[in-house]
Amino acid sequence: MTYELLTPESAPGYIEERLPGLVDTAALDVREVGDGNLNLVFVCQDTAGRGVVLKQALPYVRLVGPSWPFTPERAVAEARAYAEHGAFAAEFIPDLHGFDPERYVLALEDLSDHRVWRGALTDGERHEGAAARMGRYVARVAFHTSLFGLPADVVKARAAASISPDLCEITEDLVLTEPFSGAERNWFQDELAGAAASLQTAEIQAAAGELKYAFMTRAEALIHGDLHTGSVMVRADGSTKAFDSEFCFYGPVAFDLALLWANFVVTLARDAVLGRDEHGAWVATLFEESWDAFEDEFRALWPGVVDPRVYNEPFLERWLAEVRRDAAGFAATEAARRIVGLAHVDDIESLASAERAAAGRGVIGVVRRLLLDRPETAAEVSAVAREEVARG
Ligand code: SR1
Ligand code: MG
Repeated sequence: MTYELLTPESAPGYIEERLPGLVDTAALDVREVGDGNLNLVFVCQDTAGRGVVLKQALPYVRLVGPSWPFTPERAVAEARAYAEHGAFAAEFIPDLHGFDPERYVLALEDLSDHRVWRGALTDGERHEGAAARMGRYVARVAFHTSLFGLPADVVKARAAASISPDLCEITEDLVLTEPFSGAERNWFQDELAGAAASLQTAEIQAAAGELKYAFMTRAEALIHGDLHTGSVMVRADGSTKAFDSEFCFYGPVAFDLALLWANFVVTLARDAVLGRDEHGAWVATLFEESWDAFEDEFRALWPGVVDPRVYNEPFLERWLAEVRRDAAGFAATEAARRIVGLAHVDDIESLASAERAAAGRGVIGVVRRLLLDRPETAAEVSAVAREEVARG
């Protein structure tokens, strides 16, 4: 597979040709800012303050390098997510200005006046209402792309068109298997060897197996698929945007909530070892804030359910209970991989060695409790998280 990769030097000409009028290409400031695991990201701004972001899928995993080839078709999936989610959740995602399927380039709204939520949390910032906004985003996706909001034939066609085996395989391996099986590409501090081994008991493996099976078989909605705090941008006025939806596919709704919760757990562990009690107490409220907003939004949409013959009120209660319980389980798998898997996160990695080990132990304690006890409410997940990170 060959296609031309963008560079800071070639970006202005590309915009001139493909996206005329969006910015003034005569004096364009172009910065490659990609700090994720996969893609090139160029922020392009003109002197009048107009900007556009070009995101190009590399044909390999950036985190590892060309030795791990990876389909750039993920850019097609991300464009699909923005188009579909934009129909009912435009305020929670960036505008898509254009998509180039030949060079796998997305032209996106410049969100330079926002910052990545993970960085904000790591720095101890509070962005009030961001968790609720993401809860509402997940609810709208859950309703409007599923059998609840669309006719069955439409859902079947969209689910088939959105199948994304290579991207899903990454999650199945890195999140739902390898923290519990061990793998060559896992890595962790020497001090965490015992904690890592404690995730490889038959009971924990069976719990992970149950969640992996749910991930691979429960095609509920066109979920974001990678909604961790590094996939959310926040701004002081409350604007909150989910981006990087390249892992979207028809999967379990609980998974999107779970990735938020897992990454609240890691930031909570950071707060605990740094003695940031006030920030930690606030982070601990985000589990319920996101769940309550999800539930309120979903219940508000429910009267519009397409097939109310059996999708009735008692069904709704059961479905919500299942989502809550599965969110706790999926959150455990995501939190585990941030400590012992391939892709770690700054919340933990930027700590000094002793604090880092204590935070890692705390997170693994949370993982074990969530997998073995499977709490049924966001409040219980938060309580478990606070207890275990304090133990570190
Ligand atoms: C090999 S890719 C590792 C991770 O980066 C992405 O952001 C996803 O979270 C994936 O699991
Ligand atoms: Mg990403």
